[in-house]
Amino acid sequence: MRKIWFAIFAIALIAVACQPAAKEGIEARDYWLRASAAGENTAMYMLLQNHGSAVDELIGASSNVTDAVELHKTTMDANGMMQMSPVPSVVLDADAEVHFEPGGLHVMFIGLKQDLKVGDKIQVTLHFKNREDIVLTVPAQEEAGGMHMP
Ligand SMILES: [Cu+2]
Repeated sequence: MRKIWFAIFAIALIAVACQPAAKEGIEARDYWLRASAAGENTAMYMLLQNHGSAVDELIGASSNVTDAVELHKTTMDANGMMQMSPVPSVVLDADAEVHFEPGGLHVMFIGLKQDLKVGDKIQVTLHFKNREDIVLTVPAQEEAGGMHMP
């Protein structure tokens, strides 16, 4: 009987140990940036998921392909014109996800020091208010449909 209880306890322990470990903190997924040329600007898109129980904030990003990386949001004005403006940070609510996508939030790379061709991969570091940086290897892609929306 003791062996059985021990086995049940061990299984329960494994279950507890495995689940939270896989889903904790902030996860970046589906990240890519638009292929572009040296001297141009480009934008990076991704999905940020906060698996944690505390609010955090994306406060910036950096990369060696440019000295200027900004967080931007594209909005439509009263005349239906798209315009983008910098945002100081992006709040990541507890247990929620934030989409960075064309026509909305994006990470703006200003004045590329090098060409970014389809298939190139660059390192991007995301900076957060409450947690350590996340370093991503981000592929350059061509946008589906050839749209060039910021
Ligand atoms: Cu922008």
